[in-house]
Amino acid sequence: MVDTIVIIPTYNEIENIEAIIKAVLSQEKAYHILVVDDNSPDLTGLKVKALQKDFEGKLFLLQREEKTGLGTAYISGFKWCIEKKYEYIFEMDADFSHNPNDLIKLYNACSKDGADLSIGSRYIDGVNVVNWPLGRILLSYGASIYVRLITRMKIQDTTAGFVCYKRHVLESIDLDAIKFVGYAFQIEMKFKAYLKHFKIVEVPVIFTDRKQGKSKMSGGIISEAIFGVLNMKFKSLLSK
Ligand SMILES: Nc1nc2c(ncn2[C@@H]2O[C@H](COP(=O)(O)OP(=O)(O)O)[C@@H](O)[C@H]2O)c(=O)[nH]1
Ligand SMILES: [Mg+2]
Repeated sequence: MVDTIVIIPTYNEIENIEAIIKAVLSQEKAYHILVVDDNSPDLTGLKVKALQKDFEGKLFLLQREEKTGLGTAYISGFKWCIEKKYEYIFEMDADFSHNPNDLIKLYNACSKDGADLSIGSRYIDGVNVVNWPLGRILLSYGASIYVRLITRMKIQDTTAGFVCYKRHVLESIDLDAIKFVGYAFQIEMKFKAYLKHFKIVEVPVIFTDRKQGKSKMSGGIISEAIFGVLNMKFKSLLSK
């Protein structure tokens, strides 16, 4: 029985989707995949459907009607995986920024080293980001310092999107109460787990900028994060 599943959210990832699915499913360790596609105009979802014939029982697709953000895509994915009782639930981008060969490190941190939540971290020993423009590195690294300062979480890479959750962590969080829709969702999830005193382990990974397709980062996502993090911390203090 395979108890590990990788959730891959997609919006217009036609150049990457087949290769990333094959890269995950050819790992020595067995994983299932759940693609959460937001009705990508480039027909990423249709491509996944076609591939399901080759990977029956291993590749699943949640097709949503429209693009409503990374956070809500993951929440739908989490609910699906909880329902199916997967024990190890991973988050990974479709664009090869997260190396599928590193999945095993995240898995081992949870299965062998007792983590409830493991994070593929870019900022453990310096800055392990390849090919990102300087502005984007500064934004991400600056965000990680800002979030640590405000939230006091002892996590270096609080915005990381390469993560393994043990199911009980996701079950303990009220997923319908998660506020953020953009990348700040990653911060909020870690903060919720941190407040519940789950064991969080960071494993060093190298993050490589996408070679194919386009980034969906936007100004709205950034401002959601800046103000949202302050708001989130404030509310957590009030509810103490
Ligand atoms: N389903 C869904 N996936 C999204 C959405 N926004 C981004 N993604 C996916 O989330 C992952 C990370 O997004 P990406 O554009 O690479 O962000 P960046 O690496 O931070 O520039 C990719 O697999 C995207 O296709 C969205 O609104 N809905
Ligand atoms: Mg990316």
